[in-house]
Amino acid sequence: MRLSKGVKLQTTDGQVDTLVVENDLAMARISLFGGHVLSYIPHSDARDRLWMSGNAILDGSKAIRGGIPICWPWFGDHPSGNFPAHGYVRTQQWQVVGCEDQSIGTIVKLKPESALGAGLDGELDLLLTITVGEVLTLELTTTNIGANALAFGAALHSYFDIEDIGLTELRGLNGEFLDKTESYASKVTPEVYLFQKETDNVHLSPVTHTVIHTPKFDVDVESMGHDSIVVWNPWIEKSTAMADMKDDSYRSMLCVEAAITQGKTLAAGEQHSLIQTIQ
Ligand code: TA6
Repeated sequence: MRLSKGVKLQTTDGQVDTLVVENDLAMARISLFGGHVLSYIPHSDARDRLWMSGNAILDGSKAIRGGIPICWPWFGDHPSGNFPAHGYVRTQQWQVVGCEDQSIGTIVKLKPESALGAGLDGELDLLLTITVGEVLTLELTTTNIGANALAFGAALHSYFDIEDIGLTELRGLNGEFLDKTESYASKVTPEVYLFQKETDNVHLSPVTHTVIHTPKFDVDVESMGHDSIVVWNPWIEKSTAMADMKDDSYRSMLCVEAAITQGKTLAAGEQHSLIQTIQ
């Protein structure tokens, strides 16, 4: 595994191997299990932008709760219902295919052991490019290497760290969303987007810039290549039901996800990138 000066491999018995990325601008930790960014801390304010569950399972037996899970090549439940939710690459080992220290930050390129898997009826290739600098950028690039057109789904399922969901407002979204907690009922995005209950909203929005506003700080989230922005907070009942979440930990997290929930069809040889930038 060829690493650059700003990237070190950290191995801990019984835990997934991680890359520790550190440069003049920021620090990040990336699990090679799942190609999963766990932490991103700009040196400018030393605040981790990402939330990790205190009960996250880090032995490689289950998708990691927190950070930025890579959902691919489908989002949510597989249409047949016979395959794992959010696809199969977030529970695969990934390999480093490139590392480079540049003035804008450290660029790490990762690929899953196999982009082909049960539930995918075709041949896709996948590359994740992570840039750790003054901002964190993830670019998830899908290429149709098969002979036929193929539809896929995906999400950069980012968990953001906030002080209190009750004091948090999400800004920038507008238009229609589908409320998964009410059988995907179509609703209109509220003027003031607050959180008082379980929230699982699929915004069919081309909006690119969203802001997670809290009393102490704002988190700017830019999304590109998406057909949806998914906003999720499990609230107390779902948190209590999830072994890898502490009962009250829903209060300190909010997911704002750049996603392809409606299916993106790639012609043979065509490529598409889903991008999220976090500031
Ligand atoms: O993105 C929101 C969502 O689809 C929710 O419905 C919930 O299932 C969440 O993802 C987490 O899914 P996971 O499989 O990681 O527990």
